[in-house]
Amino acid sequence: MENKMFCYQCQETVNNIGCTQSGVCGKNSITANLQDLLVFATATLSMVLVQARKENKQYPTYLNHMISENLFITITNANFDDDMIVSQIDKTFQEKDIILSLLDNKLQDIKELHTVFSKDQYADIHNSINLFNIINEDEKSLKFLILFGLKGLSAYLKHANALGYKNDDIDNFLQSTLSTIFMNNQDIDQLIILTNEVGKFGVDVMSLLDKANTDTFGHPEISMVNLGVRNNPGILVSGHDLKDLEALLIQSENSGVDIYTHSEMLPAHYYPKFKKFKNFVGNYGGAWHEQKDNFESFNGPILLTTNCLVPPKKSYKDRVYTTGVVGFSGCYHIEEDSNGHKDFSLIINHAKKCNAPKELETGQIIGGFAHHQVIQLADKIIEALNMGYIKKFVVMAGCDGRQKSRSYYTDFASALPDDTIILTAGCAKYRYNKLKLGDIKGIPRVLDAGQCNDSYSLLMIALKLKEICKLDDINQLPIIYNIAWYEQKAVIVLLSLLYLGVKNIHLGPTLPAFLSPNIIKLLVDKFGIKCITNVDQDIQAFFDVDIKSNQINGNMLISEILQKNPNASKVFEEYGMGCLGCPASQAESFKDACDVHGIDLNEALNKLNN
Ligand code: FSO
Ligand code: SF4
Repeated sequence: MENKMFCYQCQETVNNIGCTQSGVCGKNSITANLQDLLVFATATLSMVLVQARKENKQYPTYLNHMISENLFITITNANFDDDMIVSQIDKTFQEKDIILSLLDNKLQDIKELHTVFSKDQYADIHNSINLFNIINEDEKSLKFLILFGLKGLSAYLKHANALGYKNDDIDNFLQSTLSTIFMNNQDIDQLIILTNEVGKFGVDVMSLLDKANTDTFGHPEISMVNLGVRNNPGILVSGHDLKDLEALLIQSENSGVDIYTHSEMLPAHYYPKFKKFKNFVGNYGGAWHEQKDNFESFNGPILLTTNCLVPPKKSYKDRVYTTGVVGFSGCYHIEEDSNGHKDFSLIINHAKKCNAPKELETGQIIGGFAHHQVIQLADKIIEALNMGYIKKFVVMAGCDGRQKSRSYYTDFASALPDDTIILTAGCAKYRYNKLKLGDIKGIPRVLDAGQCNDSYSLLMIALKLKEICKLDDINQLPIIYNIAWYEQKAVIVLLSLLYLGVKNIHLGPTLPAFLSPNIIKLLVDKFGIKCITNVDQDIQAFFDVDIKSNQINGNMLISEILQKNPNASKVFEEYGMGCLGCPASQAESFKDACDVHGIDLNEALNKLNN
């Protein structure tokens, strides 16, 4: 059968090869091809902006934002509205032509810039765009890895921009890299270097967004989030845009309408600024893919601020409102005015006519373990590590998805040894955040940092632990990485982890279809990336390392440590510890001995374990 489209940007792509007739996500071939054209148009606008900067020509800032917004529109489950996409393509080509006309160098040698499509070809030009026709599969693989990373980066950049935070270096990099992949002048080695740079800018953009969010809404703090409902009608807010949520909370404050979060909006409850709103009631339902049931039973209107939108069922479609990059034909789209203001009165008035949500569950859920909060707990955590109460941290960040095989993550979390702590961010958490996994000396066994971009917090925590433990390499920390991916924001998170040198990441439920065998081999050889297998085998693989490395902790008796490794005596001697022949060595823990001798426990443990 002839391909009507080709898309393999998400984990649910058909047979882990590609969607060629319509998308598993519900995107049809017309929408898919229009999105490809929007990406192409955005690349051409990027080309002229890059040249404008070279020529020191001024252009309006909104054009930088247009680049990131356009890419965000094409992310999985963001926009299904052909009219909106066509209008964005038109605007983008127009802006490209305006800037091109201002340039001294008309860039005649870049044929992409001068390619003109008539409107009736818009949904049918897929095969005339070179990026989609690259023959060399490794070049194609790297270029799509870069493109999908840039899409994820754009999403985070858009949120930072919305709060007034921008960074010229990130804009420059985004535009020049997007231009580059649409041209044919790089070899594989150059593309590998570029991929690494995407990871660097992934860290930068997450850092920018972290600053934007925490400066604006305060540092996330440990919070209990209500899972039940009240009797008032409500609005359910989904997606990731905290600015939209704030505006809605302000406008609905005394309206008698309650506001609930769905899926990735859950972490909003961790920010101090949102806590003051009395109508901000709790979180409703589960991850994005449960929305068909959750939206049905919610009874009130739903505001989609970003992906992930599933094509709505007729029964509740009239209650779905979109804003920002999200769009679905037939759903009301709330636009921003020229002052950046959004008027939510329509959705608030709609809510007033609806019944209160049907209760799905009761109780509370804990979260708010972003870097600022966790670093305040660092002493407690280091002590629990040194005493051997905590043996390992398991980073289980990323995305959730529909596939049945994702029950792996629930089973994996349940099968983890009791002395492990899960660090999470993103909607992946819904696979295990309601399990009763308990705590270790008061530290909950699932620490949720926030949204997928808050994976940045997990990186900050790891870097802080590395500093406290005086380690040379982030991989010496007792942290393992089992990441679930679904869409392109997870791609930028993955590239950021690789840029920071994190090794041996397990990825699942499948490896991305856009990675060619050679690029997979490169990732395996250089970074030790593996695909998940099954729970037993993976637990064995992760925790075998523990048995082999025979870590020494502060809770062990001196005699136990010597029994484990007689060479430890050299370290004891170095510290002037005469415990070896002393009867106390049979009863005294290493931590106690360090206290008595005034020795830094962390430093001594590092020496012993090294
Ligand atoms: Fe999930 Fe959707 Fe946040 Fe993604 S709700 S899947 S990675 O949009 O962005 O974690
Ligand atoms: Fe297929 Fe995913 Fe692309 Fe949708 S976003 S068309 S499911 S690959």
